[in-house]
Amino acid sequence: MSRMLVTGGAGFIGSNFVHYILENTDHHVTVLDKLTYAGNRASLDGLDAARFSFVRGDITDASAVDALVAGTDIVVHYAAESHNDNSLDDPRPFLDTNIVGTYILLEAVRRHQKRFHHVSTDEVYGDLELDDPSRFTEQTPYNPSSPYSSTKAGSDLLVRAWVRSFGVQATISNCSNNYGPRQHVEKFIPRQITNVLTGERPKLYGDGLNVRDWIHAADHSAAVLTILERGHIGETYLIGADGEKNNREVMELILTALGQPTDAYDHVAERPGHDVRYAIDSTKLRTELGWMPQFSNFEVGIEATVQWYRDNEDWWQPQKAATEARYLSQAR
Ligand code: NAD
Ligand code: TDX
Repeated sequence: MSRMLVTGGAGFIGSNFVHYILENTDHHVTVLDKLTYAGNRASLDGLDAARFSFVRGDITDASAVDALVAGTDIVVHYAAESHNDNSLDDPRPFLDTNIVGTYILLEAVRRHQKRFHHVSTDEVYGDLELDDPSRFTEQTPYNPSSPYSSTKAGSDLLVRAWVRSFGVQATISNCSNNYGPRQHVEKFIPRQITNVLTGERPKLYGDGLNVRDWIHAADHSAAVLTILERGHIGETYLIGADGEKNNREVMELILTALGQPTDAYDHVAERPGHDVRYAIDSTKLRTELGWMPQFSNFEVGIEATVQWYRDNEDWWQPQKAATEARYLSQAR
C-alpha cells in the first residue's frame, strides 16, 4: 500500500486514474486540483473516504505543494491546461501551470526524495503526414506545434533534466488521444455528443481528414499504473492502442450511435497550425513492461461514451453554454 498524490485528479484523465486506482489496488489517494473551468469535483463523488481525500489547490503554490509532497510516497502528475484551442487564444495559463507548476513539483519531490510520474502527450512530437508509414517512438525528436504542446514538451524536458542533474526518481509517459467518461465538453468527442443532445449541429474543423490515435482512458490508467509498478527510473514510455481514425470517421460513428444521419454536421473554420496526424508505436511499454490495451473495439467504446453523456447530463450541462460561447468567438 502506498500513498499517492494525484495532481489534476478532478480532470478527465486524472479522475479516471483515481477511480481505477481505488477499484484495482489498495493505494491511498490524495487529489490536488485547482478546480479550473476543466476540473469537476463531482467527477470524484462517491469514492471511499477511508482511502481518498481531496485538496483544492494550485500546483504553482510552492508551500502547499511542499506540505503535500512531504506526506506522500508517490506523485502522479496530471494537472495541466490541456486544450489546444484555448492555448491559441491565451497561452499564459499554459506556461504557468504546465511549465512553472511542473517545476514546483519537481523541486518538492527532489527535496523530499519521492517517486514522480509525469503524464504527457504524444503532441510533443509534432505531427506526421497522412501517408507516412512511420509512427512516433521514444526516439522521435521533439517538434511541438501549439502553445499547449510546446509547454508540455518543456515540462517533459524539465523532468529529464531533474532526473539527470539531481537524481530525481521520475518516469514520463506520452499518450495519444483519450476518450471515455468525464471528458470536458470542449474536447472533440464530448462536444459532438452533447451538441446532438442539445440540438446543436456537430462541428468538424476543416476537411476532417486529420488523424488521431484513440485510446480509452481506462487503458491509459492501467498503463500509468504499470509504469509506476515496473517502469525504470529516467525512462519515457509511449502509450497507445493502435486506434488511428480520421475525424470524419469518428464523427460518423458518434452520429450513428446517436441515431442521426452520418452527414448531419457542419464544417467550421480550421484550427490554426492543426496537427495532421498522430500515431503511437507503444512496443516498448508492451514488450518491456507487459502492458496491453483492453478496449480494442472503438465502436463499442464510443457507444458506451455516448450512453455516459446521456446518463450524466447534470455533470456536463452547466459547462455547455459557456464552452459553445467560447467557440463562437473563435468561429469554430
Ligand atoms: P483536463 O483539462 O480534463 O484536466 C486538467 C485538470 O488539472 C483539471 O481538473 C484542472 O482543474 C487541473 N488543473 C489545471 N491547472 C491546475 C493547477 N495550476 N493546479 C492544480 N490543478 C490544476 O485534462 P486531461 O485531458 O484530463 O489531461 C490530463 C493530463 O493528461 C494533462 O497533463 C494532459 O497533457 C495529459 N494528456 C491528455 C490527453 C488527452 O487526450 N486528453 C492525452 C495525453 C496526455
Ligand atoms: O469541435 C471540434 N471539431 C474538430 O474537428 C473539436 C473540439 C476538435 N476537432 C478536431 C481537432 C483535432 O483534430 O478533433 C481532433 C481532436 O481535437 P481535441 O479533442 O481538441 O484534441 P487534440 O487537439 O487532438 O488534443 C488532445 O489529445 C492530446 C487533448 O486535448 C490533449 O490534451 C492531448 O495532449
